[in-house]
Amino acid sequence: MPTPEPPEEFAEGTDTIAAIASPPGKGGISIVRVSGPRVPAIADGLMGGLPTPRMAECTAFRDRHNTPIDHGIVLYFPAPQSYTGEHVLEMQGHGSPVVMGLLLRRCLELGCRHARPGEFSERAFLNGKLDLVQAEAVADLIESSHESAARSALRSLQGSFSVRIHDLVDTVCSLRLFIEAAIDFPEEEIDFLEDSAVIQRLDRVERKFAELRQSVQQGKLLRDGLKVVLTGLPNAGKSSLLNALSDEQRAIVSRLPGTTRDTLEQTILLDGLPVEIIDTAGIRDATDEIEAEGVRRARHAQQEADLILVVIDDAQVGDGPLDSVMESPAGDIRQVVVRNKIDLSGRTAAESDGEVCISALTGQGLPDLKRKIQEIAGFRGTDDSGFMARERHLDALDRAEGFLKSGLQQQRQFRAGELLADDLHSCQKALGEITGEISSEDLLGMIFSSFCIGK
Ligand SMILES: Nc1nc2c(ncn2[C@@H]2O[C@H](COP(=O)(O)OP(=O)(O)OP(=O)(O)O)[C@@H](O)[C@H]2O)c(=O)[nH]1
Ligand SMILES: [Mg+2]
Repeated sequence: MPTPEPPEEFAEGTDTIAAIASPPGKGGISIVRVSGPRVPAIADGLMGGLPTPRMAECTAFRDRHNTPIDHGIVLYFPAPQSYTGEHVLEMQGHGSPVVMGLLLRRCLELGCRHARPGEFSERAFLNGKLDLVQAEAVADLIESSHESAARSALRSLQGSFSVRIHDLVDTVCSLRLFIEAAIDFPEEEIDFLEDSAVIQRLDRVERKFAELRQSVQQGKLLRDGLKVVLTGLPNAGKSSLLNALSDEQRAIVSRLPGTTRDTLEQTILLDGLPVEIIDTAGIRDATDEIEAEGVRRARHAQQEADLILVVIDDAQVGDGPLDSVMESPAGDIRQVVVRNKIDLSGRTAAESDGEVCISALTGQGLPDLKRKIQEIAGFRGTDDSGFMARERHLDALDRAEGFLKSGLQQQRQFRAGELLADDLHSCQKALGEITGEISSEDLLGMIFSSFCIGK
């Protein structure tokens, strides 16, 4: 079906957008959502007038010949009390892709434009209904793959994270104002950093940075999880370990060395921490072309890992040297030796010297291994106050703290109060990027384009 051009009078920014907000496919009901100044005209064209605000009304949705397309429920939220802050119309019809297509097409005929992914939320952000952290939380809530992620995303959406940022910004601001006031009386020649009022304020800022960083790191772990790659010689028991950890016969296990070739991924949850376990081909000088490709992929997977578990056959290696089984990974990726098959070697399932002893066959030592993974990730378990966070937030927090530190250094070295005040200002701005008080078009584009259509 050709998409009708919207009437020219609606300029970019004030145009009215429409989209099917429910997932594609058939279902009990599906929803078309419309937002923008043209909502009254759209309602007029579809159902002969605007429904009562915020009251569910049963009505027929009509096409241009006044023939019903569907019967359903309509909801009207006048601006500014709506998700986007604009007039919003939501039409719930029967969950047929054909009916929804006709309904959407009718909205476009009446002067709407097809919404881009995330455009409703972007408008909500631009109209001050949500800050950027909350808008991101909407996407994270929709994308959440487990309960603790969903709960944390909801807490971010409800503002738990934003409140902490505002609190830190206020603390930095109060320190800056104090210093700026002191600069105005230069004859007093104060060294701010020896002034007890400044020291107190500074302590508070530093403490709050540390606390927030920890919470953000936990939030990011909940969202992004940890990538753990299993490596080792053929037959060490990597695939058996993948199966044991995921409680599923995911990978083929056999007594023949060189069984696994393709990398296999499986995500498991360790008390709410999502861990992607990647099983790879055993490392050896493979003569077989396919196995050699497997080894190449295994090495590539290692480079992408957050943690590498080097699985060794304890019954074979025993207390012998590990040189032949350990490869030095790219960069500084953490490696942990996992001694497998302790049911054969007779070693007890305890962690020693940073190594974990397990049996993938009997399950001995697996709880130790899970704990070790959580410990390395720095995961502190989920609680009722955690919120969802992203790499972007951690970056901005790092930059903000960098400004604070450089300001302090300038002050210590040159007693340069103005520079310290400037750096505190930059620190505040970096924090403002998290909630979106300071934002660029590129950043917004990047964030909202990853949303689904209709949200
Ligand atoms: N007794 C005992 N046998 C094990 C254990 N773990 C694995 N095995 C056996 O060791 C053999 C190899 O196991 P796999 O899991 O296929 O080993 P892998 O490291 O994936 O091997 P490749 O894919 O060939 O690199 C199989 O016969 C497993 O049953 C264990 O903890 N105890
Ligand atoms: Mg294998």
